[in-house]
Amino acid sequence: MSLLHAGKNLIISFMKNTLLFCLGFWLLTSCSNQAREMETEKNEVAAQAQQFIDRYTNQYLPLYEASGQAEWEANTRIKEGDTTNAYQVQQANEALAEFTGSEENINQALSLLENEEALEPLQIKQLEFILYEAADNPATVQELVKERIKAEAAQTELLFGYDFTMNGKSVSTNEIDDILKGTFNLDSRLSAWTSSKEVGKNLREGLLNLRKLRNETVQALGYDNYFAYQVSDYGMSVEEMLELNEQLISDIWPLYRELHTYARYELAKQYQVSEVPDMLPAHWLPNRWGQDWSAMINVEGLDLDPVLEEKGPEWLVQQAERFYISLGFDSLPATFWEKSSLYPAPPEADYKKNNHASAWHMDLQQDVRCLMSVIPNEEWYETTHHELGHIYYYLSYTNPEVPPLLRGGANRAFHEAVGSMMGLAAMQKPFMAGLGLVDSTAQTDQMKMLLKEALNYIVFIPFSAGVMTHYEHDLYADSLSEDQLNQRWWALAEKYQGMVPPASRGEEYTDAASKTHINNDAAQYYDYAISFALLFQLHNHIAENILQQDPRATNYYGNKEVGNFLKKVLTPGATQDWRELLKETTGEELNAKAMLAYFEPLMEYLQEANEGREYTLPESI
Ligand code: X8Z
Ligand code: ZN
Repeated sequence: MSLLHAGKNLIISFMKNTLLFCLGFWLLTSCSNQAREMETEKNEVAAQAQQFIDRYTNQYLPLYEASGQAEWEANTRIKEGDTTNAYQVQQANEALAEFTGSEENINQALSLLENEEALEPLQIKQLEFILYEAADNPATVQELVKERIKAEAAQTELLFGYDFTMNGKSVSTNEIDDILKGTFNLDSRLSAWTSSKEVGKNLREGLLNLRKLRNETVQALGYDNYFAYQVSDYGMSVEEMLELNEQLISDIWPLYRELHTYARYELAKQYQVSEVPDMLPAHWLPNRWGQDWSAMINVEGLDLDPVLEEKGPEWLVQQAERFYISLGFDSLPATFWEKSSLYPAPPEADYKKNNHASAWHMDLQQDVRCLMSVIPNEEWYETTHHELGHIYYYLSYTNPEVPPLLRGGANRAFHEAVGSMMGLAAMQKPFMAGLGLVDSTAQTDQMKMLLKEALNYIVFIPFSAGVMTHYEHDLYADSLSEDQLNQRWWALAEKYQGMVPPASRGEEYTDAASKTHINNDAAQYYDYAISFALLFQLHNHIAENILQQDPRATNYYGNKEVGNFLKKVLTPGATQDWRELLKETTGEELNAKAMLAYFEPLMEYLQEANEGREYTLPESI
């Protein structure tokens, strides 16, 4: 090969290589230009989304707070004939609704979500939140929304402004509850129970109106009905939600059937009724709705009522706070104590207050409050722990990692589970002994204690997952006929709870409406059923993996590791998918196994106690 030839070849190969290189370079730069352009476009979309979210948040926060303030007044100071509260609530809620349901907000959120792949997961969640809020108040049906807001305020006032009476004298719901928990005299019980249901009559019309208004507002944004709207918050269909609730009921049914049989026979004995009824008469049970029968049992050596009576109501709330602090949570902000409404309105007060416990996150920052009517008894001891669970959840997800729009529970059931779990823990013997509430050396009947707990936690499931969930489903999603409002309530109570009214209750009554949530927390009572399964999963994890204690006899007090675990559950708020969070923290999916395992020893005990007794509930449901 000549030099020239070789040189030529070299030149050609050089040129070829250069060409290839250039082509490659061109391709590469043009690709990376394209990628850069795409990236820029993506960043722009994300920046636009962030701008919109920030603007929305800034406008949302003061409106949300104003609505909370007005609602707070309306629930803590109910004065007959005074229309100021209703007016303020209406004004504030209309302003909030006008903003959250505005077409501009809806369109912006929808159009940003069209480019979902360009958005951060937290941005998607916030935009979804904006749309969820909008569906409750769409501007396209503004008149309807206004009407609903007015009807809701009126219903609250009717429910909590109601003057319960017995023998012509006013009584508080705490007094009615005391009779149902403590009196053996069936006439007094009947009178207290009957009195507690009178309020429903006044609420029928409002409830029917609210059903219509609630359904029509969410239908304007494409939901089938209000029940479907509320369920969608879990990322589930109505069918899936009903199935989950049905599963919970069938899981606990064999135990419930034993408890039902036990209660029929034991209560008949207690009331000296010779013929044991097939179904439990509602006024025999120690709760207005038959949702918690635990007061039937007094465990010697573990009776909290007399101890609490001595301590006084303030102690109950302070003690619940101490428990949370002992786990490593901060003390409550001073404003909690200044602004909460913790105790019953004095009898001479010229106002009434909402007597059902609740916890409020007023500004999505540090203004947290409880509305309670605490008296020093076991039920309120548990409730204070429940409510402070909400409060500590609020405070935990109020952190820079959680944008204000995602300051909510992983789902609503998580929010309910936390404090209920703390309530369960605060009633276990080692915990109470540690606090000096009971004598640690006293011999106590642990099986009886377990029975008492089952009469709370297990008994609640047929009521929550069965009666309440089906009733609200039928009301909102199944056009329950106006002339069957009471009949359906009692048909469900008989089927799921095995409970009947003391005497036939016609359609002149609306007994379902005597339950707070039916009026002002509509179509979400399954939250509580799910929360009970969840709380046992969390509790079981704490007992077995952190404390290495028997789940039925734990003492979390002062354990920072338990606190850290809880913080891991609470701190992300709604930034994380609830299924993921549950899996990550407990390694499990939602199920009732932990709850069943907890009560497992009771089955044999009850079967023995019920030997020879007639069972009147079917074997399966
Ligand atoms: O409503 C409540 C709480 C307030 S979120 C006191 N609970 C349900 C009820 O009372 O019906 C707690 C468990 C069930
Ligand atoms: Zn709650």
